[in-house]
Amino acid sequence: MADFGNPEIVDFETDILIIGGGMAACGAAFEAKQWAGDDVKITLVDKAAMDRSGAVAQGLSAINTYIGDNTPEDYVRMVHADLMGITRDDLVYDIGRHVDGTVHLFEEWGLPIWKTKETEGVPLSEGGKPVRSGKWQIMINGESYKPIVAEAAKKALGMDNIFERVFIVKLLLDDNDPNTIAGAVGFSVRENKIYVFKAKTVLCVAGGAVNVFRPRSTGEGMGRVWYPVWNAGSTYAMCSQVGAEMTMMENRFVPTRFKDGYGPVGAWFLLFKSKATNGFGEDYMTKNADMLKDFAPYDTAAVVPTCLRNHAMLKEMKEGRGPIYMDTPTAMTSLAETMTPKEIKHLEAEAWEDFLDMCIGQAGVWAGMNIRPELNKSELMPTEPYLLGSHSGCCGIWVSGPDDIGAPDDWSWGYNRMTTVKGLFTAGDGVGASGHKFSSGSHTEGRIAGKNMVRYVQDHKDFKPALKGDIKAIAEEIYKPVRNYMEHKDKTTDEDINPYYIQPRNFQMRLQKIMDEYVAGVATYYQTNGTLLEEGQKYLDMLREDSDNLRAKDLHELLRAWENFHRLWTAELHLRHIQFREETRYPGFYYRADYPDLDEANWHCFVNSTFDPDTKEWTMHKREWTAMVDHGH
Ligand code: SFD
Ligand code: AMP
Repeated sequence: MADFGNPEIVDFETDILIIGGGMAACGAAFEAKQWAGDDVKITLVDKAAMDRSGAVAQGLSAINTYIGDNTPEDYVRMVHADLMGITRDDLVYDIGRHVDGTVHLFEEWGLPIWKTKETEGVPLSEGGKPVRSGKWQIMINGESYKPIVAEAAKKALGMDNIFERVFIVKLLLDDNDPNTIAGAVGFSVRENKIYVFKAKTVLCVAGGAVNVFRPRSTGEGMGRVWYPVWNAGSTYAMCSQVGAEMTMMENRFVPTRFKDGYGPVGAWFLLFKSKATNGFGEDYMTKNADMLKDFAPYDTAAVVPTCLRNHAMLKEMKEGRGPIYMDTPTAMTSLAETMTPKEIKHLEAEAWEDFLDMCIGQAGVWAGMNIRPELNKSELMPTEPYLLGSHSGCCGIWVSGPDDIGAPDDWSWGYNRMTTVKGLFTAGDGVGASGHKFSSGSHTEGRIAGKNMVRYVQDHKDFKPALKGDIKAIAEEIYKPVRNYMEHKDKTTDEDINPYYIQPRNFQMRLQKIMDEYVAGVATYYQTNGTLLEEGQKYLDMLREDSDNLRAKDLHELLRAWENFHRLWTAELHLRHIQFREETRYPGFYYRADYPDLDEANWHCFVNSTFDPDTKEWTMHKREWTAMVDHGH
């Protein structure tokens, strides 16, 4: 009989294994099912419950990628400029040409999308015109966005093929074919069970990484961050550990957010036409426009890149001209000038709904602090760094792109969205060197991967995955934190104060402190240098040694322990890449104080890394960047 110290090992065989239940996973499940015959078995595993898992858990109030009357080429140009010139045009174009079809599906499945007065009630697919907040963004009533998208995926696969509340710990390679994926292993966070999945092909789409850096929130508020706390870098850690080539792991996203509640700013800047100012009412973007010239040609992009907007704001903060304000009253007053009282009430409701739809905590902060957006300004703050590849960030895994748009050979080696490990695919936050996919683009990318995985299975009908490694030993490794707890818990009078083990919570704080102080977190205004990075690596090495002593007193802590193993690996990837890129490519996201300039001559290239699972050695190298549309420079 299984108990806490003695988990049952459950073996499961499938053709396609999807790890994650977020936007990309739901897209992959839905699309793969369209192409797979009944003889192709598709299985999905999510650490949480799909209805409310991942970044879209709370809902969203906008879909940030809808092409509409724009062109995919224009989208490629926007993404390129926002990410300071180093993105894969092939991957971005591929999303641009398919994303609207995905949004049309969302609408068909029941997602309410705002329409212009003239086309009220007309679906987008039949000529309805969306209410645009910006050139790329459209407004939705999206509190139930995730349950709607999850429902379609669940219906496609059937609940018998879905494992919820199972945390995947490791990918497993094949014992016979080198560099080929064969499965994955994880554990239930509700039952004493370890799951061993054998699969012909695996999609690793477990989102980005949060809580790698010390968050600004403290004490009771700890855990309040912007990106979803559940995404702990599993995608990056697991893929890198089996040898997948990573790309642009130096990149990060530092969103400017409403202070303390982490409410997004996009709708305020774009829909409500609000301005942000320093503490003295000055528009710092206009005031500091000249300093952005140091980062030409990107300073003159149609939309000033997100990191450069931060750069201008940080100057004000560093020189003591804070706080930074979002001037909501002026924006609402000017919008109200041409409105009836009823329309004004509606506008005020929309201001609240923007947060109630996707970041309820921010509405809580407003209510708790007596803030009425039509009367009071709100403070803005740059957050702690996050690692992701689908919002205004581009770290992730190097993947094969589409083969029909003339990309260089080393960008396309077979199946679209397959990593450098055979049969291992990724999408959404997992795919690096692109970005600005958002919810719709991540789902789209999942669909692209799902379709190609079916093709992969059909092309490899005779492949019989054989798991490399001793499963019993791997199961022991997974439960090691439990063993640590069992063995030592009675050695002190308080099980939380014990020199023999480390609680995941304390381990996480130590990781966050190292990253914050040495790897350009908020403590140093996002600055680091070669020496700080060397020191940081030393402390990460020590932390890794100590990770052997992590404890888990219950399944929840076991989850926390394994999230931290993944965070630690992701942190190291980030550090190594920042160390390798000797320039400041993303001012406002991070600064190499020893290389403060943008160095187009030497560094307009991808930085890629590989960890060799056999030799345990890391290699770092540059990969050439090529334009596939005219970027005008
Ligand atoms: O306002 C494991 N995003 C926005 N997109 C938009 O289109 N509009 C917006 O309005 C957006 N905004 C926004 C956004 C995100 C967040 C957090 C906020 C606001 C507050 C971005 C999108 O949400 C994002 O791009 C996509 O969701 C990315 O998709 P994907 O599939 O790459 O990641 P996911 O959806 O987070 O899913 C991850 C899944 O993995 C699971 N998981 N499962 C098993 N084992 C493990 N080890 C696992 N680790 C994780 C998770 O449970 C989850 O199911 S705004 O800011 O711009
Ligand atoms: P956010 O709320 O910051 O996540 O942004 C939502 C969308 O609005 C994304 O597509 C951003 O790129 C865009 N956005 C946010 N702020 C601005 C701004 N000041 N100017 C232009 N686009 C913005």
